[in-house]
Parts: sequence; structure tokens; C-alpha cells
Amino acid sequence: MKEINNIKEYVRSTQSDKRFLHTCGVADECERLGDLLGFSKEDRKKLCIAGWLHDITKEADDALQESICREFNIVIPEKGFYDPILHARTGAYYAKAKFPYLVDEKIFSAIYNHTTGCRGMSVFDMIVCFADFIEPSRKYEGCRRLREEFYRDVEREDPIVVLLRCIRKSFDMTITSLINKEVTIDQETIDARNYLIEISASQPNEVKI
Ligand code: DGI
Ligand code: FE
Ligand code: FE
Repeated sequence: MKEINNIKEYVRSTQSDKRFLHTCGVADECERLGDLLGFSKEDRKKLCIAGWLHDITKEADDALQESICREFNIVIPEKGFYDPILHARTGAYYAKAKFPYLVDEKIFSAIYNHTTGCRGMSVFDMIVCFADFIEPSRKYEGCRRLREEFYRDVEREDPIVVLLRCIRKSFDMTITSLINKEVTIDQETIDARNYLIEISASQPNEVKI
């Protein structure tokens, strides 16, 4: 618990009020989803840590983004440090460097993949990614509706089937919004969406936990 408080204090002191509210929402949502999907107490704690840390570099200035990129050999995007995906990559490395005893492979992967997802993403990754999309401080109508749909359907269907369907719908909304904004769509985002369709149609219960 003390470790989580250290993380919480660090995040509180480095994020704006709005971002911190979002981070609290994601950490809570991660715990709730972990519980619904039958994760162990230990994994629920890890999900919560991933939630607290997922946007650790979202508000970092260019100098910090650049130094993280140089230290961990992350390619600086053509768009520059405003690239919306970069904070997921720098965040994973930075969180691991800052809290080495807490950030294991699962947490690293969930932070790394939280914006785009990826082909073969685990249920742990999906929970953090989906919690990021539906946490209560997101007021966008699509997020609110998807949150309601998830909590309604999970009462009467296999939770993993519902998670696969709802997270795929969240990718559909993100992709549609990127198309409407006439901006590029990262290959990982497309791969994640295709993977979710394929795995849902074949073996939803064989997805990596
Ligand atoms: O960091 P958050 O705002 O909490 O959420 P996030 O990490 O999911 O980032 C959301 C932003 O990322 C949103 O503006 C859409 C953008 N995004 C997600 N996938 C892609 C993308 N932007 C581009 N250009 N391409 C993508 O594939
Ligand atoms: Fe993010
Ligand atoms: Fe976020």
C-alpha cells in the first residue's frame, strides 16, 4: 500500500488537476475490471499500479520526452513530441526506471500498449486500455454509452467475451474519429482492432491473460 501511495504522490505532484482526476478514474476502473474478470489480488494490485502510471509522461515537457527517447532508444516521431502515441512508449520506460521494484513486464506492457493496443495483447493490457477509455471522468458521449453497455452486458454474458467486444468498439470509435480528423492511423491500432475481431470469432477464451 505504501508503494502505491508513493506512486500516487508522484503522479499528483506532476500532473494537472484534470489529468490527475483522469488517472484516479483509470486506477479505480482497472481494479473494478480486474475484479469482474476474476484476476487474483496480486494482479489486481498490478492493474491498479498500471492505471496510476499509464499517463506518467503525458504532460512531460519536450526536454524530458527527448531525454527518455535518447536513453531508451525510442525513435522520435516525425510529428515531434506532440505525437499522441509517444507518451505510451516513453511512459513505459520512464515508469520502469522510476519505480523499478514495482514495474514488472505485465505493467510495462500495459503502459506501452495503452494508447494503440497491439496484435496479441493480453487481457491485462486490454483492461488498462479499456479503463482508460471508459473511466467516469471521460464525458464524451461514446465513452459513456460504451461504459453502460459493458456493465449491462457483463451481468449476463461471459465477461471476457464482453470485454473483447467492447474494447473492439472503443478502437472502432478511435479509428472513426481519426478518419474524421483526417490524421494518420498507427499500424498497431489497426492490428489491435483486427486481432480483437479475429480472436472473438474463433477462441475468445484462449486469449492470453
Ligand atoms: O492519454 P489519454 O488521453 O488518456 O488517452 P490515450 O493514451 O488513449 O490517447 C488518446 C489519443 O491518442 C487520442 O487523441 C487519439 C490518439 N490515438 C490513438 N490511436 C491513434 C491515435 N492517434 C493517431 N494519430 N493514430 C493512432 O493510431
Ligand atoms: Fe494515454
Ligand atoms: Fe489516459
